[in-house]
Amino acid sequence: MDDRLMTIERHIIEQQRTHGGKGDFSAVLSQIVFAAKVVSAQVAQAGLAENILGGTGDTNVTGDDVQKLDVFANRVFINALSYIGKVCVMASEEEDGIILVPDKYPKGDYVVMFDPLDGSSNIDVDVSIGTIFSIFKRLTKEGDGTLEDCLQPGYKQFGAGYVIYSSSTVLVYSTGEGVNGFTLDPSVGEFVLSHPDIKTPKRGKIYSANEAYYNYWKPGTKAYIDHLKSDGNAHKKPYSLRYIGSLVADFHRNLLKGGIFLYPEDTIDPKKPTGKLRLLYEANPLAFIVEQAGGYASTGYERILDIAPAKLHQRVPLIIGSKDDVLEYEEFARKNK
Ligand code: P6P
Repeated sequence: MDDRLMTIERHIIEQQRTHGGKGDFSAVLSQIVFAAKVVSAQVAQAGLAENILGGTGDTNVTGDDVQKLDVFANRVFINALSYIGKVCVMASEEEDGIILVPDKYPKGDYVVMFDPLDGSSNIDVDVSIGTIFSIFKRLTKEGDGTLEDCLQPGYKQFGAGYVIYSSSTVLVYSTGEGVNGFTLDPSVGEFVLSHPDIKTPKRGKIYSANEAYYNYWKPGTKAYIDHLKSDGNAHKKPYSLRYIGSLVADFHRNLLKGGIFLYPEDTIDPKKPTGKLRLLYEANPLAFIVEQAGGYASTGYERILDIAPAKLHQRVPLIIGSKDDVLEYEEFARKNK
């Protein structure tokens, strides 16, 4: 392998040198990289492997049908982050409460929260799915981490990223020094730098939303979507609608090409009045990434990264992508309450 190639491990070490860290954060990131490789291998053969496809018959804390690969991916990330002694507490979409590191392992300074396999209902039909992760420094001093360590506003994230399992497996992450993407080279089992210094266009030509819910959206959202579909918008012609129904896939395309993803509040499900997506392990990490890439993420009324979380599985409306598009949505939301 050409030694000029920048593997993700080399990138993490070089980022550590700039941070002047002692390597604990690098160890956490490296374990996420390892877990992503393991999940990628399983996703790649999901159609062939014995009884790894399909649902488990359970539903998780947030009401989603649990797929077998969800359970597998959840265990892989929890195990990979438990034994290194750098993590004090975790949280996962798949677990009701916080996840403590087993007593037999030392506790560290970091908090890791993740959606181990988002969009997993798409697995059986070969649609791209993803992992989303968020990393904080602990607030408590030592020992087991607590719910308080998890309920921190997104602007305090130490790092964040996602993995998209698609035609190739790409890991995108930021530690606050810009955004870089790495593609897994299966021939050597290494993530290699493929998307250096990602910047998202200030304005896109794509919008991503499930228009089936149009009649249940607030007036401001309806007015904004109508605006995008008219020739009265910035491009003087309709935006293109691209909606995969897998958050990481929709986000990744819009990050690279420009565009806006909307999962706004709706009145379709009284149990989910503020939309479907979760703050701690979906909205916050993607908001961290998009702002590092020059974009913006909002509920329509406030910056995602400023929200003080109240609950582990708290849902928020998520309007995220090219900065000018998201700011324009906020104007419509405010004018048409
Ligand atoms: P809807 C997948 O189930 C997911 O959590 C996200 O990945 C995706 O963006 C969203 O739900 C799709 O939801 O209501 O449009 O099917």
